[in-house]
Amino acid sequence: MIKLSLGDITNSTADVIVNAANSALRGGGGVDGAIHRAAGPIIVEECKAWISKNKELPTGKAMMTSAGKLPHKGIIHTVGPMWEGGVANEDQLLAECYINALHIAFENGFSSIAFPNISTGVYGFPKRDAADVAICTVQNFLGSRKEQMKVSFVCFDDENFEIYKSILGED
Ligand code: AR6
Repeated sequence: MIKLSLGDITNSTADVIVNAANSALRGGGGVDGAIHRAAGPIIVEECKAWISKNKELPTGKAMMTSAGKLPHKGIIHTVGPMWEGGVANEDQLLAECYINALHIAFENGFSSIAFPNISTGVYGFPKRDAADVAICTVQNFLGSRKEQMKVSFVCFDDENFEIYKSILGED
């Protein structure tokens, strides 16, 4: 089941929220900054520990930390592709972000997950194309599983919200 909302993902009531992080898991602006501010310094420590073992989180991959001070059951960090004009496999890498995050959510027995519009801020992915990839990937993934999962797309800007609304056919 897919849901759409407009707002700050840290206020989502999903079991787990997804962060649009960078490969160094160093925190940053945008949704990454908002999640780190709300979750607190525990997340920074968890990310540092993970990086010291694994070096980096490659584009398209995902890992999970606790949710720190947030009420969620975890935060899944994934790294979206930087837009390079469409010649660097960006669509596939973006799809992998959604698939890998969904895998982690299913593996952990969560029943709901909230996604931001990965890569559509600082990383410059065209919003309409990113929404097509996100929705198509999630629909295909959910269609291939027996178990249910409630997936929320949480848009922060009106432009993304309108795009998602038009693709999902909501008024
Ligand atoms: N809740 C939900 N969505 C948000 C929020 C929020 N609180 N704040 C912003 N967005 P961006 P990226 C939306 O730039 O393009 C970071 O510095 C925003 O409107 O956060 O994947 C990382 O550390 C946009 O639609 O992520 C990386 O270095 C979407 O989140 C880099 O930015 C994604 O914008 C990742 O860039």
